[in-house]
Amino acid sequence: MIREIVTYPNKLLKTRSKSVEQFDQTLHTLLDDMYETMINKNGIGLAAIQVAEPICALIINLPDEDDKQKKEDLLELINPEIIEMEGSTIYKEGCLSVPQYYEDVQRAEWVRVRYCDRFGKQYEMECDELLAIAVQHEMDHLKGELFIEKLSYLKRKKFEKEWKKRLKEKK
Ligand code: QAP
Ligand code: CO
Repeated sequence: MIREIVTYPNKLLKTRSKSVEQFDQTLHTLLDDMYETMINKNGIGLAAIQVAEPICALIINLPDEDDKQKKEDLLELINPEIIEMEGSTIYKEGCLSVPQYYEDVQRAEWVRVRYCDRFGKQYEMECDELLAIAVQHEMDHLKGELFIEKLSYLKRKKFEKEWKKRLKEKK
């Protein structure tokens, strides 16, 4: 089922998500719905809070070399923790909760993340390139943070101005 995406400036997006304790059907249904919702909106990553569920669950589905987004490449990260990070990189990010807005954000270039799959089995994964950025972006959602909060003061001002104008025009 496609769920509604919570968009800025909804306060829900500031929620600190809670750890998942039950790896049950409710979680599996949520993850399936998140995937359907993300694909429907042409996204590559989604955190549970973006569909109003304040739990530490996120999905990432990056396109491959042929620019194909394959379901077999879907990553589901439950209770993720970054246990190592290195380097620095800048990428023009977007977010389904901040539609039609993209801006450069600085993040670690490489991260090692520990997480559980939907059954509660624990894994570790090393991430670089776009995956490292996506993991950090989605994990920020679990802390109640959006990428626009990482912008410089001036870029943030510019964003607020643009967004207010947009809301007024009811776009
Ligand atoms: C997070 O972002 C991310 O504004 C996922 O109109 C960001 O899926 C991962 C989207 C940067 C890696 C690098 C945004 C779709 C999708 C929009 C998304 C829009 C339609 C964003
Ligand atoms: Co986002």
